[in-house]
Amino acid sequence: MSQPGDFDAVRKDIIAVLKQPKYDDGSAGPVLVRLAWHASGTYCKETDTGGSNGAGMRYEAEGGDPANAGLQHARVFLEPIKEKHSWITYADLWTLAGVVAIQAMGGPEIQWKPGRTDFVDDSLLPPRGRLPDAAQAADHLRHIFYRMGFNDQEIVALSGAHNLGRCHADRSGFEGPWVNSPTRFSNQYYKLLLKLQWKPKKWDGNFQYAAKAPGADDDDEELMMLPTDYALIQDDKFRPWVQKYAEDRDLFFSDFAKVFAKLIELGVYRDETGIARADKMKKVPSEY
Ligand code: ZEM
Repeated sequence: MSQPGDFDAVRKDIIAVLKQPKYDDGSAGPVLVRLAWHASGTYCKETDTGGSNGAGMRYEAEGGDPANAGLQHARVFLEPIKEKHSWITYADLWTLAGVVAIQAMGGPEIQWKPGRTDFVDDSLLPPRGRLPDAAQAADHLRHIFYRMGFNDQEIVALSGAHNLGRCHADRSGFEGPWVNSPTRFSNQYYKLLLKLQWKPKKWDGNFQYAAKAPGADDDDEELMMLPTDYALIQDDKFRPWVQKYAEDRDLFFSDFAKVFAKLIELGVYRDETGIARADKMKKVPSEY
């Protein structure tokens, strides 16, 4: 137990939970980052609905969305922390875990503010289909991310999160890591996108790109890119940002910190007490 509001105590316990020797590449970090992103990435600017407030993924309608497959692992990793610091809301914990994990994996410090509520009902839950589909291309990325209020530069910066973690065939139908060190935050993803010879992967699974890492031998795992990752170097407006972030790690880190902070604030409005109350949340219009 900790004093309500002692977020430093929660941060410490999140750091302690990151090391998971038997899980994936030894860290819970990447899947925690994905949890923060999927909690937030349902936001729709036009209807002002969705986003991290309400922690709707606790419910089947959102948590059971195939787009969220695998994120139960992230929620299970965090459950002991929620039990110990019962005053924190899930909505705050999930977003805080993302920013703490990014920094602990060598990424930038990201501004995080508390105040999200756990109240949600059916009329507030975002419909399925608001998260991006990796099998698509640049026009789809714009459709999805413009809806949240992001621009082309921000889409490329956010995609740099694919420096972390991996795809799991049993979760998304895609397989493999994007980079060699998937638990260390860096701008390697952009460098590899530009540098390697990406070829369609020869397998029965979903269409994706594959390449051997520089200096890899035959038993080394191949690296991968999703069609949406590859779209970033095919599109005239996205590609210059890939080049900038490949060349300038500091620019990427500072742009990523800004855009991730924006992502986890989408749809979160606080009153004068600092609490983002559910009665400020809008109902999802029936035609959506
Ligand atoms: Zn991801 N992402 N993502 N992403 N993502 C996966 C994994 C991870 C897309 C996508 O379809 C997928 C952002 C954007 C986009 C992370 C963070 C962020 C996987 C693999 C897929 C298929 C899931 C699996 O099989 O476990 C698409 C289409 C995106 C559009 C641009 C943004 C934005 C992110 C954060 C800012 C992370 C950290 C992972 C690795 C998860 C893990 O378990 O290792």
